[in-house]
Amino acid sequence: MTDKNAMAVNATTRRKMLTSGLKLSALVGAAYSGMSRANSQAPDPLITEIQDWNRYMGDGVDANPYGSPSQFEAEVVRRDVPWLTADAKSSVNFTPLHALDGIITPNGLCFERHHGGVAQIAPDEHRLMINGLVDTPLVFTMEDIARFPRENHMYFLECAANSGMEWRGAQLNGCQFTHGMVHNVLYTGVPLKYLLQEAGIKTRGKWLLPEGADPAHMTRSIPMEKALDDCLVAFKMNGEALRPEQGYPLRLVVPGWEGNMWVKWLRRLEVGDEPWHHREETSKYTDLLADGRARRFSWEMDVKSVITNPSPQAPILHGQGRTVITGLAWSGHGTVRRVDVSVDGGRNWTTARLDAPSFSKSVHRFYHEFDWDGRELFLQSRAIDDRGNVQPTKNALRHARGENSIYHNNGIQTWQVRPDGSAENVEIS
Ligand SMILES: Nc1nc2c(c(=O)[nH]1)N[C@H]1C(S)=C(S)[C@@H](COP(=O)(O)O)O[C@H]1N2
Ligand SMILES: [Mo]
Repeated sequence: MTDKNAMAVNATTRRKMLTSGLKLSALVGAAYSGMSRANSQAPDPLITEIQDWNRYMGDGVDANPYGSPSQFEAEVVRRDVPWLTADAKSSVNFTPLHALDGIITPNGLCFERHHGGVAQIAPDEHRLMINGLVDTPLVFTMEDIARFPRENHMYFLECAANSGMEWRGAQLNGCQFTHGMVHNVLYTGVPLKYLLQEAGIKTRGKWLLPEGADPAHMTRSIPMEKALDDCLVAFKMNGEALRPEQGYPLRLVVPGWEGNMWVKWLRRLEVGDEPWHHREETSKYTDLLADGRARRFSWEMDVKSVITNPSPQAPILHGQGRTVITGLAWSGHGTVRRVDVSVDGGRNWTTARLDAPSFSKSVHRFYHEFDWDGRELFLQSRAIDDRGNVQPTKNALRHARGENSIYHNNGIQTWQVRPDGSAENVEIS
C-alpha cells in the first residue's frame, strides 16, 4: 500500500513538472517537444537563470565512497506485491523493468527470490564440495576456485513463475510485477566442467545435484550434459562481487534454464546416476496440465518479450506525437532474431529495431519510434528467436497447457494505452 501511494504522489509531481515544461512546446505544436522548445521565443528560466547547482560547490569525492543513484531516482527500486507471499524471508521482489534501458540489470535492482532469507557468508569460510560418483571427492575454497580459468558471459535469469499470476487473466498492473522476475547480468566465473573434471566424473555419473548453503538448502537435479556444456560457477556480477541477495560468494549459472536451478550460496555438487526428485522439481516447478498429467523438467525458458515503455507504471506523459516504444526480449534457446510490435492488439505488426549487443541467452533491447495520434492503443510485442520459435498468445498457451499452471507463461502481453496516456494490463479475447 505504502509503495503504491509513494508511486502515485511521485507521478503527480512529475506530471506537474512536465506540464509547465510543455506549455512552450504546445505553442509550436510540433511532434518533437524537444525541437519546439528550442524554437520558442519565450525565455526558459532553466536556461536564463543561474541555478543552485551552478552556484554552490557540490560534495567532495569522499562523500559517497560506494556510489549510489541520484536522489531523483529514488523511485527506481525493487518492489514486492504484499499479498503474494506471507513472509518476506520466503518471498520475491521484482526488477523495475519500466525504469531501465539497455540490457544490463544494475546489481541493486536484480529481483530477489529466496526461500530462507539472504545467507550472509564470509568468503574465507565458504567451501564448495564435490561428492558422489566422482573419482576424488574435493573441497574447494574461494581462493581455489579463482585459480581455474575464468570466463565472462551475459545471461538472463528468469524465474519460471515470472508472469505466473497472469495465467487466468490480467492481474498485476505494471511490467515490474508481471515480468520483473528477470534480470540480465554479466557473470564472471569458472566453467563448471573444469571443477567436475578435476574431481573426475565416474561413467555412471549422469546427473548433478547443486545445493545451497542457505537455510532453504535449495537443490535441483541437472543433467550432466548441461553441467558440462555452459554452466558457470560465478563469483562476480557486472564486474563486482555477487550481492548477498544473489548468492554471495558463489552461485551456479545455468544459462537459459529456469531461475530455480541457479543455486545461490552454492556449497555442494553431488554427482549421481538419476534425478533426485526433490521438492523444487516435483511439488514446485512442475507444470500441471489440464488433463491432470504434469510436465516435469521443463527447464528451458521459452522465447518471450514485453514492452516496458509505455506500460502501467510508465504512462505517456508528453501527449500526442513522437513516442518511443521500447522493451525487452529473450530466449533460453539462443539469441532473439526479431521482435514485432503491434499497436492494435495484434491485428497489424511492425518489426521493431533491435539494439544493443545480441548475446545468446541474454535479454535483447528493442525500440519502435512511433507517432501517436492520441488514439487508444493495445500495445503488444512478439519475439522470435534464432531457432524460429515464436512467442505465443496467452490463449494459445492456455489451449496447449490448460489453466492450472503457474510456471512458464511466455504469452504475449497487452497494455491498453488510453487517450490520456495512462496504461493498463488487459487481455484481448
Ligand atoms: N540457495 C538458494 N538458491 C536459489 C534460491 C533459494 O531460495 N536458495 N531461489 C531460486 C529461485 S526460485 C530463483 S527464481 C533464483 C532467483 O535468483 P535471484 O535472487 O538472483 O533473482 O534463485 C534460485 N536459487
Ligand atoms: Mo524461482
